[in-house]
Amino acid sequence: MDQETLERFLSDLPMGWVKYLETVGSTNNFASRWVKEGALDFSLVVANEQTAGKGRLGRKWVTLPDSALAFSLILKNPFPEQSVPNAFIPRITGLGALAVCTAIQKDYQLPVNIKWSNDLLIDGHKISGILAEARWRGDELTAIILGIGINITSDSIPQGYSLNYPAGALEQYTGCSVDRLQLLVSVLREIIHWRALLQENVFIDAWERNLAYKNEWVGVFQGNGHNDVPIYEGRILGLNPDGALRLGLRDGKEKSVYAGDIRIRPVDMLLK
Ligand code: BT5
Repeated sequence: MDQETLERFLSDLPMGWVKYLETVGSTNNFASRWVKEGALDFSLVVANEQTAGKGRLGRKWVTLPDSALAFSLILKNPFPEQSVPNAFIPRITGLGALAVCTAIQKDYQLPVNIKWSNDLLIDGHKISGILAEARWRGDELTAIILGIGINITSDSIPQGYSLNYPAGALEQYTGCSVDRLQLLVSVLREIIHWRALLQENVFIDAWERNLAYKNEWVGVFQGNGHNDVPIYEGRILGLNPDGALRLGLRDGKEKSVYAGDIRIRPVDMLLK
């Protein structure tokens, strides 16, 4: 991959600024500096390697060279309508997750699904993670940086590193090699498609339809610890319009869970 090839692949898409980096700390941090410099909507930074890739809440995302896709997209005024309640902002994480999910489904016909709120799973293995970061001027949402990491070849799977979920890579399931640039273009096309529907019910319906562990029992955890006890156990019922996860608890009550510092795991994995 290089700058010229990247630009050539993206030539049919309505891109803002475009940058390819051989190596960077975090593409999200690079994009954050771009926002301050006045980057256009749909500006994109792609890196072959990240040395300080970020997950949520200070967690790390490992991007090893030549083996993965790591990019950040700047969405200015991300919603189709101007004034949007803050409750809609979590939909941007859903936008990234749904776009990766539907791109992989269309291109490779694989059973990929979304472990709420920001992980993509194939066969119970995390192959991708999403990190959406909002930028504000006072009360005004100026941009959202949508960071996406996808493990492509098996070399992308972090070794000797304590992972909070089993990791996988796309090529372990496709049975053929995956062209990173073609996949990037497919994901961007899906982002364009779903972004136009971000405020519609069809968006939540599609996100919900692709949820992993739907109707299954999961444990909900707070924080980073590996041996924590779940704060709730419940059956995944679906999503609220604000993107919160609806759980049916054992006592028959319903609970809405907000992303924050929450992690979920299927209950049968808790027993292992
Ligand atoms: C995420 O956080 O999954 C969000 C990952 C977002 C990465 C993209 S890459 C482009 C952009 N630039 C950035 O700096 N970040 C974004 P979270 O749900 O908190 O999961 C993080 C956890 O995933 C870590 O604590 C590890 O356990 C695990 N992990 C790290 N690297 C992984 C990998 N390559 N594959 C699978 N799991 C990984």
